[in-house]
Amino acid sequence: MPVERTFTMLKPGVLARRVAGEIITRIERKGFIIRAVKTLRIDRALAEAHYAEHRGKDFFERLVAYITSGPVLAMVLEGDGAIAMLRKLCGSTKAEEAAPGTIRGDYGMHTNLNIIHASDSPESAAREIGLFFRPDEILEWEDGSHDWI
Ligand code: FUP
Repeated sequence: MPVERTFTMLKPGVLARRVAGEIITRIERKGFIIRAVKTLRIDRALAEAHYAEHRGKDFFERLVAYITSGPVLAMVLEGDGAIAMLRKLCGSTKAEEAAPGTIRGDYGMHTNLNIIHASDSPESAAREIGLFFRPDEILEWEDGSHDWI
């Protein structure tokens, strides 16, 4: 698999519930490299840009209200086939379909309050990374562990 970068965001509630460390541990344990990380409070404009594909849908306003309701933790992750791999780790969008053992399956009961976002394609990953990070915030460093993972 080619080395890819993907964007992920731990949504509001994660920092408040003090489970950010648990989620990041799962991501690191799988083998992803964290290339960039920040906490921020998303404003309405960024929320609308990030979820532009959902504008007009019945859940859109609730989604924007949720995502702007508290701080989030945004990351750029890298790894072999990282985009599909992270989606697998996160589990299904619908709460009732998210399998136990996945992040969504283990940390939430409701679709509209799911705790993690992960890019769904190379195009989305590039767009979302660009929305949240400047190029100089993404660190290049030699990963000596790559061959073990
Ligand atoms: P995902 O890529 O798995 O985050 O799923 P979507 O892009 O389809 O949805 C984005 C967010 O909208 C989800 F995280 C939760 C929310 N959503 C709802 O609240 N109701 C729906 O029917 C679909 C999505």
